[in-house]
Amino acid sequence: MITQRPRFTLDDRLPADHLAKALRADVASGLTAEPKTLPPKWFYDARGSELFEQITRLPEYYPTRAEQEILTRRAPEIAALTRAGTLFELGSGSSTKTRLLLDALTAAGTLSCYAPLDVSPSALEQAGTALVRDYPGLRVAATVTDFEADLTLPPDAPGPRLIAFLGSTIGNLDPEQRASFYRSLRRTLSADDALLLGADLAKDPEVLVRAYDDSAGVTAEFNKNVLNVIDRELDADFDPEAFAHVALWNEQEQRIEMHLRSLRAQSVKVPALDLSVDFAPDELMRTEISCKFRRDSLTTELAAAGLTVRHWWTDPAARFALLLAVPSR
Ligand code: SAH
Ligand code: AVI
Repeated sequence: MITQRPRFTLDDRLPADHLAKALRADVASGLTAEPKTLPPKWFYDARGSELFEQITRLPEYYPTRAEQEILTRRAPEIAALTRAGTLFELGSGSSTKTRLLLDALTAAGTLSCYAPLDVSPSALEQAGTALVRDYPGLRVAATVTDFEADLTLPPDAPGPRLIAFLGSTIGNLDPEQRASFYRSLRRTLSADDALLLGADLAKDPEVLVRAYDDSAGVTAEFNKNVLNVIDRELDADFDPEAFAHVALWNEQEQRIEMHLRSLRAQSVKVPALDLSVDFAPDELMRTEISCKFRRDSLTTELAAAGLTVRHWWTDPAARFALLLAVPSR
């Protein structure tokens, strides 16, 4: 009897108590810090992932369309340059733009496997199911993991390996987190592997703030969704209506910051942590940074981790960059 390998597999590499332990630790340290902060990875439960997809279609949120423009033009060149046998993707979400790479790598005849990695099982499940339907010859090996905690890529995956990190999710990490991320990535790369990195570029702050404070209020809902996640997972009593969405440009750090502003004095209970957190009226809690990049400094920070930028492409309006980097010799 011939048994066939399923073409779509979903491997959950997060420990069973990950949500309980890691979210608890982040909430305990973030809500007792001054100022209060929460890491952005907790936005992405099923609802958060769906809201992010809505954000990508907003008229004000240009990064997705700008990166799509670059990929539309450059995917065949990327396929020819890398001749990738496996395409890994970190923080893959819906894998929508990735289809341009899959089309080009399939046409080049080199690709045998697509391996998306994300913290969101629902995003991986939906993307994987649609991809095996639309790409009849493709194997999709998805992994639920946190790329900040574990970046091991299976060494037996057919090479060369192309690691895509799109959407400027790199900008959601601060310089220290980025340095540590690049170092782990460099350790896992072989000489003939390559990194394809999408990075949003510094530009007029008004354009940036509009992209993170849209008129339909979708980004506000996305931002407040982190409170629903904490309420559900840690039995907390955050009232999302008691907070306002704030997006501001931090010129010094060259980043957009999303905050939640407490609309009044309030006390929030987090029973799972035996914690009661006081908010003053107008107090800001930072929920995300989104750093914006320049060619020189991004090239320099990658070089410091042993990654050489070989190609740099932008959309015609130079809003967004896609770069191809290889391990330095
Ligand atoms: N790459 C897609 C999605 C970007 S949204 C695009 O360009 O449109 C950011 C994605 O990264 C989400 O799917 C989120 O679940 C995932 N993500 C965020 N932090 C993560 C982490 N620490 N580890 C793994 N995935 C993460
Ligand atoms: C996923 N990440 C790159 C998005 C960004 O632009 O920083 C998340 C986002 N936050 C608000 N809008 C979109």
